Amino acid sequence: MPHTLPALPYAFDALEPHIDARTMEIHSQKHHKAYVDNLNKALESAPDLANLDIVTLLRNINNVPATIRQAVINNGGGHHNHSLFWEIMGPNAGGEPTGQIADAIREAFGDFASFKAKVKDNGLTQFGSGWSWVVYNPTTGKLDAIKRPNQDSPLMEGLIPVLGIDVWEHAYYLKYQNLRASYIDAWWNVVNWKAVEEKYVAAKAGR
Ligand code: MN3
Repeated sequence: MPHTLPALPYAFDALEPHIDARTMEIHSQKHHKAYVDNLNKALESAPDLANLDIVTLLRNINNVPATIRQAVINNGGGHHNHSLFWEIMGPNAGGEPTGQIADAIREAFGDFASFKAKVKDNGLTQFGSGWSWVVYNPTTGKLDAIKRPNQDSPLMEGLIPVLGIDVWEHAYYLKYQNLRASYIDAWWNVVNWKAVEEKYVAAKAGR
């Protein structure tokens, strides 16, 4: 089994009251686990791809045989997206970013309030399931805010995700029901800017 479910770097209840413990438990132990299991299953028929790391696999999605490509997009994307999601959240987090990520946000969006508004709008206007992403674009050398449906990874487009808000209902329905906007507003209290900055610095350095 080449791909494995990562351990959460904090307890299920660590993001309370913004994200409830039951949601974190089901989201990580059931939803994310299913993506990992189904990715491994899809790759059983492609042993030459089974040993690739998830980033390489998604960046080269066109090399995946057509018969399993959609399964890899859905489940490989699901695996990478959620691994990133757990990493860029944390307890005692939120607030305003500092350092290189703050500079990059200012350069691309003008100010922090405009940035937050754009990321929220992308999350609200993603019809159905998907993600609101902040990506590093190696072509422009800048950050961008985009939305993508389902588990479609920005890596498939040559973009490098540094922040993502899962707007699938499974991410918020237990606590927020249909109120996606309230969930997104609360989500800013759990964003781990240090982790986002590390991803940005690595992306910029081509790592
Ligand atoms: Mn999810």
